[in-house]
Amino acid sequence: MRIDILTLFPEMFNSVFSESIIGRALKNNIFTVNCINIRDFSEDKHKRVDDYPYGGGPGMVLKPEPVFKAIQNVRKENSRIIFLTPKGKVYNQKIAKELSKEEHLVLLCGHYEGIDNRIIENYVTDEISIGDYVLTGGEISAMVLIDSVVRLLPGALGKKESYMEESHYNGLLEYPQYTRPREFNGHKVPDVLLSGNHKEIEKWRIYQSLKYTYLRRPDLLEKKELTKEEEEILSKIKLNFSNEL
Ligand code: 4G0
Repeated sequence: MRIDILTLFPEMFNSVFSESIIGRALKNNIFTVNCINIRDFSEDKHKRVDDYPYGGGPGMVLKPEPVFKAIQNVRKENSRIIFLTPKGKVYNQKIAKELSKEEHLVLLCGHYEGIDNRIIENYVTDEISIGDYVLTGGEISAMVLIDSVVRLLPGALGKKESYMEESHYNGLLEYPQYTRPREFNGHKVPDVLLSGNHKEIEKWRIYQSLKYTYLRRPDLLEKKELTKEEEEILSKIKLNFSNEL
């Protein structure tokens, strides 16, 4: 996969690509990345990239010409050109998985009150939001997208970091994890995890996953097809915890 980032603040991405698992994936040629400063494509001698909004109102708007030229400079036949914006389709793991199969992603990071809409209408293929809040720029959203997509690329994660993708826990919140010591500040690890009884451990984990999903993300349970065993466990959870909703 190739990723091109169009931004006014290319330096913001340095730490992402030098540190961390994403940095290692880059070193291992799992993907390639290129940060392009939109200001390099400004036409005027003052290198201006923003201007006042037609129709008036507060804030500034990113001018179309430098953004268009930056896109033209990187786009290929099959590029996904993604604008990070609070107005976009809300991002999730399903979209991350879909994007991880693409050959070329172009991430367009806006600032000010946005970008001239003619760019969005005519050259952007996807508008994505990482959640219902406003940031000062699209860069952090782009980093979230990159991190979540790159870790899905073949070879990006080591064995120890490998994820539970598409396991039977898919669609539920994860069960709690514990490691040594058995007792920490007087707090014990649940006995069942030390029992060596794999059947009981599995049941406990399903119970925990269902309990947290029921209490915190009941919307996920609506969507999911539960097995007969899971339905049985869930009805017990509902009896015990409906008062905590
Ligand atoms: C475009 C994305 C870009 C329009 C970008 C702001 C949050 C997200 C930006 C605006 C962003 C997100 C109209 C404020 C840059 N903030 N939720 N800020 N407006 O993914």
